Amino acid sequence: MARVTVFGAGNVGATCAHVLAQRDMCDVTMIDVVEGMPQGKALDMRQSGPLQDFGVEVAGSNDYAACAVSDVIVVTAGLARKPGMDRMELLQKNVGIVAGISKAIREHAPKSVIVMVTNPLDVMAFVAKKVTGFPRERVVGMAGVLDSARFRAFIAMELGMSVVDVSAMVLGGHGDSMVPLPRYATVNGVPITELMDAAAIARLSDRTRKGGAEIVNLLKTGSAYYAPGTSAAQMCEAILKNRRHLLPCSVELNGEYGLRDVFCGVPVVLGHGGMQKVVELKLSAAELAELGKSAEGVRKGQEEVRPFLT
Ligand code: TXD
Repeated sequence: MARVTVFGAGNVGATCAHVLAQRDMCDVTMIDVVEGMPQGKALDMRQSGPLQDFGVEVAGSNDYAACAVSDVIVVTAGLARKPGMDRMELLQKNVGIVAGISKAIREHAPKSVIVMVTNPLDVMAFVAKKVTGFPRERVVGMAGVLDSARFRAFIAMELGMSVVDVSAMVLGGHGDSMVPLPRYATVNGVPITELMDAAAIARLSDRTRKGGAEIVNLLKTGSAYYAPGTSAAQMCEAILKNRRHLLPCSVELNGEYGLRDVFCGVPVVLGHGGMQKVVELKLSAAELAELGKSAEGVRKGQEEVRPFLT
């Protein structure tokens, strides 16, 4: 049985672990610094097995070494964004946590694929890649899957149509500078440009960009976790089952889209071994400029954390 380890058994981590268990796809280990918490949540999840028809093993631990023999490692450990707090403000606090976890991954699970979730997501993926020394294929960031799911949900809500028929793609860094691509959004193959006017598309794109903040402002004590946890689980499934889904993920670019040595959300084929291919879409000059701007923000973050990584 394949195994996924989730670092951080908080809201996003525990949701991701539970979705994975519900899909009966792999054994799951949650690791957290809070004593007893991952163990308690693991036991609770196992007890939902008989009701939800899954029998995989779910375990909890406070020991980083418990990530050994994992095929995929999801990193959600860190601090969540508070209302009014920018993702970049989280950077300093989370970089130490993610670097420590990355060292443990390098030591105990050197062949795993890392799915980074901790914010600021693209910069934390850079930290994990630098510290582990993994090839870029094995460090992918979760943001685009979530941002695209939000865009899909807003499109379906606007049109009063089934969300499962809606497909959409959001690229760029995970932040207010993300790049929704409405011209690639369809409802069962029908471009949304045929179904709503430009003003509605602009409104939904904007709501998508601010989708995380909208939920933070409502919850007041934390950030979103159902859709983020499920998005990370979706990426694990693509990797474990070699589904080769075309998904927007944050990966280190190597000249694609005219960008190099910077993590950025772009469409990739996700399957065994992680990122199998970066797919280069023909973007308009304006879209390309937006993507470049978004990537520059990430590059600034990468430069800020570099001194902490020596
Ligand atoms: O799209 C995305 N990438 C995101 C990212 C969407 C939603 C949330 N996003 C970020 O994920 C968020 O900004 C945070 O940086 C992480 C985790 O969010 P979550 O909402 O799950 O935060 P919690 O509930 O506070 O959980 C974090 C857990 C908590 O249980 C801590 O005890 C634990 O992380 N933690 C640690 N675990 C292991 N090791 C260390 N060092 C550690 N430090 C804290």
